[in-house]
Amino acid sequence: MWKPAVCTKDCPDTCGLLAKVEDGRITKIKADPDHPFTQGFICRKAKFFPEHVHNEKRILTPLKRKGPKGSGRFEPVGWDAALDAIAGQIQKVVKAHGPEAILPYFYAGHMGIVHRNAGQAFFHKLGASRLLLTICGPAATEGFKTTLGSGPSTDIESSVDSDFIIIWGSNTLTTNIHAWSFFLKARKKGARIVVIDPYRTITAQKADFHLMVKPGTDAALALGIMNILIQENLVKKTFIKEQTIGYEQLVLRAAEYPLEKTAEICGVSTRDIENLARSYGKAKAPFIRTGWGPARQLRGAMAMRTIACLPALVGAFDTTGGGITRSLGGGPSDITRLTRPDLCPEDTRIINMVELGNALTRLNDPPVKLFYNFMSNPAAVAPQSDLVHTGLAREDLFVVVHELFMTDTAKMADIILPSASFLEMTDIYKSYGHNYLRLAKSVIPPVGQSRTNLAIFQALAKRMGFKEEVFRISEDEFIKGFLEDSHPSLKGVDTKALMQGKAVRLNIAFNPYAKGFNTPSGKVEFFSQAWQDKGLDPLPCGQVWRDPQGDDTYPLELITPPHPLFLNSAFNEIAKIRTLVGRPTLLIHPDDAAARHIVQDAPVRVFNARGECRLDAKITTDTRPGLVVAEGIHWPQFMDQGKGINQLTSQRLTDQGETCAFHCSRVEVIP
Ligand SMILES: Nc1nc2c(c(=O)[nH]1)N[C@H]1C(S)=C(S)[C@@H](COP(=O)(O)OP(=O)(O)OC[C@H]3O[C@@H](n4cnc5c(=O)[nH]c(N)nc54)[C@H](O)[C@@H]3O)O[C@H]1N2
Ligand SMILES: Nc1nc2c(c(=O)[nH]1)N[C@H]1C(S)=C(S)[C@@H](COP(=O)(O)OP(=O)(O)OC[C@H]3O[C@@H](n4cnc5c(=O)[nH]c(N)nc54)[C@H](O)[C@@H]3O)O[C@H]1N2
Ligand SMILES: [Mo]
Repeated sequence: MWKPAVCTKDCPDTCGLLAKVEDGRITKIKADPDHPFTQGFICRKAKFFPEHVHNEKRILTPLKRKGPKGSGRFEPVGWDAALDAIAGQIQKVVKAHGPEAILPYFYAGHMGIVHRNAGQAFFHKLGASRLLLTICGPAATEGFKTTLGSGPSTDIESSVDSDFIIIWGSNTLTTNIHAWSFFLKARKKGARIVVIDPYRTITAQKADFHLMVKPGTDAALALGIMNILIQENLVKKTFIKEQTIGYEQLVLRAAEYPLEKTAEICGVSTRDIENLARSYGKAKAPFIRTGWGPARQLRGAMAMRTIACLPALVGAFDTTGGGITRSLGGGPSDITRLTRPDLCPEDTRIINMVELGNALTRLNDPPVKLFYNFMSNPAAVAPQSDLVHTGLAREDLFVVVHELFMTDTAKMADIILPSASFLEMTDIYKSYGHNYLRLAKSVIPPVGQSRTNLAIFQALAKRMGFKEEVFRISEDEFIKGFLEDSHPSLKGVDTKALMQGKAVRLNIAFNPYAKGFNTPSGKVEFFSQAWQDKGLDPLPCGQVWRDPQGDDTYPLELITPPHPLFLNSAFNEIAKIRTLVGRPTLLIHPDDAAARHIVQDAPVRVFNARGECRLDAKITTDTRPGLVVAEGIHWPQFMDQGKGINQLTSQRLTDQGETCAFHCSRVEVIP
């Protein structure tokens, strides 16, 4: 029997799936042919979900630490014993140090609205430290918001009518594969596809043109393009006059980026910039798909804000097929019934999740004494792993991990709680890559003794004597209320079809900018008063920020973008996927390899002041001289010395959004 499901991984595509159930087991996963965005195909890794659910290494009972911390030795305990131990420890910590000594840590292991948000009310009620959710998107969001206003951006599906598509810092064929089929439809009608990325990704290989920019130079590139558009009169004066502010100042700023200077900053040829600018300016309906790559730089928000100015200059928002996409993600958003921010005492301490290493090792007043982790694997994904590890290893820190697998984070736990998988829970899903809403009922009951996030927090709340509605509400009740929201995107939505497991289109425009912009002025803001008021440069600026922490002593730049067969650190649990991926590699340019006597496939030591890890050198012109690339987050436990790629990344925050600059590190590499 095939049952409808949704892929709940943190990916823009949020695919419609069908799961085959035989004798209570998931035996096969395929694409739902009726899903308008998934369009009948799924990525290679999703087909392995049966081996995620029925994995021989899956944790099926609560576990209690037996050996020394981090030894990986545990013994099974009953649910009551596990929950009592956690509740008891919470009370002890609150009494001795106050509730802020408790730090919840969670992110996007599961993207369903109910279960993703199921823990917040509990920690709010406790008065625990609040976690700032900054590991991924806020710099990009801030940048876009400044220029174009908040809310969904151009629908990817509308790109089929574009005649010129720029994929700017997104590895579409790895991280957003269904967008590619819309781009191909446009290409069939004559569109050209350009990729702007520091290395030759699988997407860049399939594009008509690849501009291999230096990381962190996107704002300069965009300003250089603007300068040409302005000089050669390729701008749309009417749109600019009616729907933008700050054009005169922008003209002056763009003039600071003449061709030679821009080419020098970005590390590309003047001819390529000129061609790109002219093609963009002359296109009838130019479309840009930005990924998050440009935002994972120290000046990431500025990069996104500057790129976002381009469509307004050429009037792309007035065309069918033109525009710019970052995140869609519209739809009903009131989840306060579930998260209950009102329960949180005012002025409760906020901890930035990027700075977990510091929080666990340096915070005082009070120090973190209880760490509760769910839906995340910080020992693998958080920056500056060495410090994270030192923190998690503290003997005086009580660590709770709710997981499906023995991740590097789970290994550091005092108590592990077994998590149900996404196919074992009911939830409702929006997407940040398309505008369809879908509900998925649990396909099979929880495997072993595993439980959902909601079930666990409700059980803990009961032990703590918490009485609010959220601590007894069911998924179904919450979903029902959520759909009764008066949010305009729900107008006309076919709830009956939704309840039957069909993807339904939200009432969100394909071109949300047709009716104006959500900025303070209601126009595209080339000049931002809001940034001026914050003491920031109110105009786009192409100045590159490197490593203020003295990393400049290391000669090579390192970026660590996603791998097609992993999803952040997920899918490492599947042995067949690990075999397909092979050993972790480092792409290095032949010039850099030769200068270091590094030969093809040789193991290399990659290091900086924060740490080191070992990878196999892959010598290739797919990367630039001076730039090394490590795709994907292998579990540290599968890497030499247990050291993962985030040994090398830093906790430094972006200009706005306080986000991690994952693609901005410097390293040295030796054989
Ligand atoms: N298969 C797979 N899919 C995924 C993920 C995964 O790990 N694996 N992760 C998911 C998540 S959580 C997210 S947020 C999205 C992210 O999806 P993407 O936006 O595609 O990923 P990023 O890591 O932001 O990097 C995108 C591209 O930007 C490039 N880049 C790095 N620095 C710069 C720069 O300074 N300028 C420019 N122009 N490009 C730069 C990188 O080389 C990379 O090719 O993907 C999601 N989908
Ligand atoms: N070097 C480097 N580091 C990066 C990035 C990068 O590009 N480079 N990308 C960053 C980005 S964009 C992101 S979004 C973060 C992502 O960081 P995380 O959100 O931590 O992502 P995952 O590695 O997928 O870890 C999620 C974990 O949740 C578990 N899980 C799944 N479902 C459930 C559930 O229902 N309940 C519970 N309790 N657990 C569940 C999974 O087994 C998995 O181990 O990583 C960041 N780290
Ligand atoms: Mo992300």
